[in-house]
Amino acid sequence: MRLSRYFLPVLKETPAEAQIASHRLMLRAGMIKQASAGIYSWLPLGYRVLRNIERIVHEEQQRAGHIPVLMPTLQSADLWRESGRYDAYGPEMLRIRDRHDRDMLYGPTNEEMITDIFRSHVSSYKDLPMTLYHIQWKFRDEVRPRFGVMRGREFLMKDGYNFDLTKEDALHAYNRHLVSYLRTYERMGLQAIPMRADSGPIGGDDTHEFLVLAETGESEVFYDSEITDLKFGDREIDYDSVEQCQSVLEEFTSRYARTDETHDPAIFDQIPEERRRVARGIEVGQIFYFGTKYSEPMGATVQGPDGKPVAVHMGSHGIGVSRLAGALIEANHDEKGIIWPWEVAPFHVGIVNVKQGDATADAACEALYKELTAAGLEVLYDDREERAGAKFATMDLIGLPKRITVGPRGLEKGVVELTDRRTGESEEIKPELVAAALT
Ligand code: 5CA
Repeated sequence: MRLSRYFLPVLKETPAEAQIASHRLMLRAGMIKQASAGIYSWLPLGYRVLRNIERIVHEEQQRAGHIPVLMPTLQSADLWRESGRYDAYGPEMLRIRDRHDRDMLYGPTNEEMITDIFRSHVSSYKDLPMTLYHIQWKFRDEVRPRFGVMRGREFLMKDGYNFDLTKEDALHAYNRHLVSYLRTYERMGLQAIPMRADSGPIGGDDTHEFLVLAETGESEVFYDSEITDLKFGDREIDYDSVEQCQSVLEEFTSRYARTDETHDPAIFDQIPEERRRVARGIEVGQIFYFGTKYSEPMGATVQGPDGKPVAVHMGSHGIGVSRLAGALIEANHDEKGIIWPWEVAPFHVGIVNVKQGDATADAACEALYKELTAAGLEVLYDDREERAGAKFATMDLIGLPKRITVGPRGLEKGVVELTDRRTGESEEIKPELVAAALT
């Protein structure tokens, strides 16, 4: 992408309404624009990041054997009356009446709708296990939408739902989700710690939240510092294997890690003092096992092996896709701007032409731009008639992992400069070696 033809409305001033770094930086880097309280448009740079997050979530869900679908944002109130949640949900639910006076709502989550799909089409235990998921916009009329996309009213969520014959099978689905989430967050360059939590309006017995540690996090968390040494890494997992998923769950949840809702000082105090940590965290996902809470009232049964109908055991599993864009910035920024991890970066590399209009510099930039793009990299070429200082400031603000600086002086020596955004380290390199250095 050539910056002269792109739409990157960066702000010079720090917006007064933004209280935390990620919100400030998303506005300043032209990633989002508020449409109304807690509702945002995603501008080109932000949209690229959102799509990268979605892509990783899709890939990891499908690796775990989960099946993508897409359900609508608007739902019929009647479905929610069946589960009893239409009245129970309260003012967070945005209720709408259509021209025929039918009660509708903008979905805050999809347990009822997916259960309806399931009961309409699945009737035998032989079709189980099954996990369906989608990535779709949700609406929750939060009292205090704040921190930009971190606590929005409209937000993008991946929500997945497992259907199993027995509680044991459903707990395997729960563990499978836990493993797939560990992989998902790590691929984004984030450490998200699974912590025992409270189930809230979704209901259920078993639930873990995934928290990214950050000073500006909304939840208070208590954990054993040893947990932050755990890495999922590139281990191969057979998601069908009950033992393998169970052993990952045990590895990542034996040590103490809890949110304030489930914190137990008596247990916490038994951890050696130097390992006890109290911090803040951003919740980027949550998994629930709730058994037959929806399948029973809604009649989602299958014929079991003995021919008798059985209400299916379910769970639901969410990832805050749009919130992750903010959480990633909270975890990756400095005083100059954002520092994107490679996998989610809107572009991998930026080319800064320090002397636009100089024939040699322009030709070298064009050649690099074409070559790097052909090598499969996403490249943003700053070809504007701007001062070099302003170009550097923009690149630092938008946080591309690598920057290539091209100018007549370097080219005379046969080199360009390759800079790493995170470390700030630069090296002189022959232009023809740049592609190999980045791929
Ligand atoms: N049905 C279940 C699981 S699919 C569910 O709704 N879970 S949830 O309420 O925990 O939401 C899942 C994730 O969505 C949360 O972990 C959080 O990361 C994200 N999320 C929830 N509310 C908001 C919000 N107001 N703004 C941005 N993200 C949110």
